[in-house]
Amino acid sequence: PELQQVRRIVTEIPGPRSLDLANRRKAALPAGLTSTAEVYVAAAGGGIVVDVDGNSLIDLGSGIAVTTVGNSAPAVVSRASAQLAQYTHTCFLATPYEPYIAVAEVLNRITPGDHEKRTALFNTGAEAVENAVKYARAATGRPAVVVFEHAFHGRTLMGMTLTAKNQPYKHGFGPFAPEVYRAPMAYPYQWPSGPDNCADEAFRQFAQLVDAQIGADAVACVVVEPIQGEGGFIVPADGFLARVVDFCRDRGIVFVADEVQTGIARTGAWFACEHTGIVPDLIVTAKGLAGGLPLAAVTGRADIMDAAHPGGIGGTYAGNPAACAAALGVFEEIETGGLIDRARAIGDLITRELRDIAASTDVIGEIRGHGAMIAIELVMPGTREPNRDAVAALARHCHQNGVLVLTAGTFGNVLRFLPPLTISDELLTDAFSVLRAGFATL
Ligand code: PLZ
Repeated sequence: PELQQVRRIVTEIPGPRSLDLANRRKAALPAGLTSTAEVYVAAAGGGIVVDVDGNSLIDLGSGIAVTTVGNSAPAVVSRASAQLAQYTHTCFLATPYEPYIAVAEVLNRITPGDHEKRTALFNTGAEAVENAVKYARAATGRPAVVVFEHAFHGRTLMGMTLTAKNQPYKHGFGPFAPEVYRAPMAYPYQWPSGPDNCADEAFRQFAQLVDAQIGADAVACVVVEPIQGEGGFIVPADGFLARVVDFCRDRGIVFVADEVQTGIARTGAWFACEHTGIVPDLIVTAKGLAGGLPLAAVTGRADIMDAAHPGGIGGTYAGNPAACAAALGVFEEIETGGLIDRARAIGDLITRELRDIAASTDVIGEIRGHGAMIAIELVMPGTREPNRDAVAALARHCHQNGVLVLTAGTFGNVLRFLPPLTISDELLTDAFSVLRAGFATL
């Protein structure tokens, strides 16, 4: 049954049933696992999450950019259910099946570039990033990986090594994987000498790191998010990524785009790389790919992907058939629902609302992003100093008033908006009226 698309608060948030579950959780789960908003879910669909106390909350997070086509979207549910009824698992390494190939064919077709491509499937974003590094090393015979400040690439050993931020991702979990080097990100708003110098200076520092410090012939790959997600929706300065791509091509370095958060229609294009016209050698997807079922992919140049030896790549669950069927449902929902255009329209609406709010507060430093991936960076008035307290207060206000938002940023001072693309304008407008009231309480 369709959930009524309206925000409705019937208890305190969290309500009594959520609090009961929080108590059970405390006794059964370890402390290292935390949740942004401890409201326990009963149902979700469209732009609404209903909790166990009967509150209807507006979803501006999509389970961290996963339920892009909406929670329990019809084509996802029907295709995954039908698949489950036929067979749940055989292991692609043991006895293969068609849905895996069908997902690979679509990804090969819709990813940037018309070169010959291959796709391998995995379970999570981190696992796919790890495998992109394995492909790059196998293809180049080189060890080093270059990543950027503010990057997030996962929580596995290689994933957290590639990730920039110590707390909470790396603290106490070392030693980390060797041969990982970090360059500054071309982050216009926080660039010390100002946004106009950002692309040039960041590129020069990146090039120096590779040529003078590591040695280009030791670098297997550069891994970068075309818009940094957890780092705070940082859109690299114009021209920066294109220069990095050219530099890599010139030196035989594999350019890997981590589109785990940005990919699959989120930003108003199939992939965020399309906004700058860059064509990655390898592109990593996950999150939105299968509407919430665990599925991830590495898609890229056939010669690079074929460089790993037979049997060198795999995993028990990688490319699970129900997850593959769900991904085919996601592609169907995006195409039949015109959701790429919808992402652009959502971006326009959110940006309009935020500009309007920004006119009456002095803590919004920047509004940035693309499509349905928009954030605000909050600062101390009159400066560019991070204002983490304001973000925490606003997030709390939103949660208590039935709007699910997420935070981000190396300094925790970014509020990000990642609604499902099936959310209505009415819900979005209502959600931003709640946020506006939150600013009035600061
Ligand atoms: N690459 C760009 O955004 C996951 C992290 C949630 P997994 N981002 C959400 C958390 O706190 O762990 C992400 C990403 C980018 C890789 C990943 C990792 O994807 O599916 O969580 O492993």
